[in-house]
Formats: sequence, C-alpha cells, structure tokens
Amino acid sequence: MVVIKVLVTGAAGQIAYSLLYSIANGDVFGKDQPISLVLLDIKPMMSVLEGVFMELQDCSLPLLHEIIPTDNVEVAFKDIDAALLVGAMPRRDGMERKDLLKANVKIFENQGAALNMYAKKTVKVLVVGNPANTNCLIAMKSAPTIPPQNFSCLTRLDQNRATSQIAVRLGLSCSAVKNVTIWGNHSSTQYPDTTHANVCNNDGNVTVYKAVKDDEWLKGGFVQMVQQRGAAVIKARKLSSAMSAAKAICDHVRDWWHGTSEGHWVSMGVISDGNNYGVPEGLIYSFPVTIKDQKWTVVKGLSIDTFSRERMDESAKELVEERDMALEFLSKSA
Ligand code: NAX
Repeated sequence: MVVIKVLVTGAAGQIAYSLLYSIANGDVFGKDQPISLVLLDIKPMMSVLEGVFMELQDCSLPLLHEIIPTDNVEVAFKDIDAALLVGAMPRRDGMERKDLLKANVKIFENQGAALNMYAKKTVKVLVVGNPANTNCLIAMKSAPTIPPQNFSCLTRLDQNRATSQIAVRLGLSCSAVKNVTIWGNHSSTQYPDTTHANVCNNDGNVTVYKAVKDDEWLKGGFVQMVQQRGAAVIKARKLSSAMSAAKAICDHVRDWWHGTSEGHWVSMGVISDGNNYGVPEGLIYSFPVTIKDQKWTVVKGLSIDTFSRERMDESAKELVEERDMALEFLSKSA
C-alpha cells in the first residue's frame, strides 16, 4: 500500500502526546495503511520534540514508515496527504482576545500559505488550535489552490461530550446515542442540539427527547454543561482537555477518511455556502454532515425550532465578529 504523509503541528504539546500513538498505530487511517509522520513544532520545543520522536521509535509500530521531526515549515508541509493543525498560540494571562486572534492569524496565514505551496492539492486539513473555526478560515483563505471543502475544524469533542452526557443520563452506552448535532463555533456559544438525536433503548429506537423526558434539562443544564465542559476540565485538571481532544481528532479524521455509516451523521466545522440553515456564506461553522468518498455533505432538511434558531444565530454572529476582526489582521499582515 502507498505510504501516506501525515503532518501534526503542535507535536510537542499535550494533545499531540495523546494523539500520535493512535495515528501511528493505524486507528485513524487504517490498520494496513503505512504512514510517514511529520512532527512540526517551534524551535524552542525541539528538544521536547526529540523526546517524542524517540518514544515513537520505541513504540516499534509496524505501520510507522518514517518519523520527521522539524521546525521547518517547508519540510513539514511538503507533499502531505493530511494536516492536523493542533499547534496554536495559547491565551496568556492578561491577553486580550484581539491580541490572541492577531497572533493566531499570523500562524494560520503562514501555514495556509505553506499548504498552498508545498502540500498535495488533495490534502485534508483539520484545524484544532483555537479559535479553531476562525483559524481554519484563515488557513483556507491563505491556500487558494486547495479546495475550501478540504478544510475543517474540530467540533467532534463537543459532539462526544454531548453524546456521552445523554448516555450517562440514560444509563446507556454512548454507542446507543446517535445524531447529536453541534452547531456553530467551538466556543461557549456552540449549540449542542438533541432535537433530531435518537437513542436505542428497551423501547427500540426513540428520540432523545422521548427517552430523557426532561425538556428543561435538554434545553438548559445539558446545553450549558456541554458549552462549559472545556472550562470545567481546566478547573479540575489545571490543564486543558488532551486525551479526549486526541480521541475526538481521531474520530473526526477517521470518519473523513473512511466515511460515516448509514443513518449516522457527525459534526464538523466546515465552510458555509449560505444555502444551509440560514448560516451566512463564508463562515467555518459546525454543521451535521455525512461523509462518503472523503467528501462531506451537510445534512439537509432538519426542522429548526425557535429555540434552536436563536442559538444557531447567536453562534453565527460571534463567528462573523471573529472573522471580521481576523480579516482585518490578515489584510494588515499581507
Ligand atoms: P499545548 O500548549 O500543550 O501544545 C501546543 C503546542 O503547539 C506547543 O508545543 C507549541 O510550541 C506548539 N506551537 C505553537 N505555535 C506553533 C506553530 N506556529 N507551529 C507549530 N507548533 C506550534 O496545547 P494543547 O493542549 O496541545 O492544545 C493545542 C490547541 O488545541 C490549543 O489551541 C487548544 O486551545 C486547542 N484545543 C481545541 C479543541 C477543539 O475542540 N477545537 C479542544 C482541545 C484544545 O483545547
């Protein structure tokens, strides 16, 4: 089988530490798919990255054809088939949202340009580094020769969190819960929507609303819990989500690569063409999608009630503001 080249940025960071083994072990691209794994981080992290490199070697994984640790963008993006852009500028104490956005625009503009210049035109790009939706938009805009449909950002962690909370509430396995949707931004305005979700329980296949029998919770406590889950993990662990983020990245990329199963959809931040659910054109917005032949399609025709509409619009509004601010920085640095 032909070796595929997979880039992970932020490779010396904590998410990457949980992620790299799964990729190299075949959990994402397939158990018979040899991989050339490229690890990009910034210069001051090179000695840490060397340790990660040594550990990957020591895992002695048959699918791992080659490991390339680097701080050189050209080396990192050369001929890649998949780019998992995990690294980003973190928010420091006292840092304004604007300054954080500015620093990230610079990073994702550079990486978008590198994708444009060095990557395969078929490359699939997943942006994880926050603010993920807007960083993804900047990378996409900076890579005009790569189809916009090849860019996505991670909201699968939010989907997994939401699915798991429903399962816990009902005392079921999370595999019994399907088609929970995350709409919008990967931020506290995201809207975890269970209106069209189902569970498989003793009564057969029923809606989540029917199974849970607590509309107030599904529209209140549940939504807030999912929106605030990242902050709750930081408060408890003193570090942000890493193991669960890595698992979600694997789920996202595996489904993109191999497709979704019949009757199931997943949530991904993807480009809005303005024709779906009243979301403005040109935003990277989390939608329910199905995937076939490595192409995603937004699930059409879901009914949207007033409650959902308000939340979906609020998240779109936040994304418009973020985009406008980011584009201001983009034109300045161009
Ligand atoms: P860490 O701070 O542990 O690691 C980030 C790594 O990225 C560091 O090693 C850093 O040196 C590197 N880096 C910074 N700039 C870089 C650049 N220009 N090129 C290459 N590498 C660069 O953070 P970690 O916990 O791993 O989180 C990574 C990112 O994921 C953060 O932005 C975080 O906010 C974001 N997250 C996004 C999630 C999502 O669902 N979209 C969930 C998890 C996570 O919070």
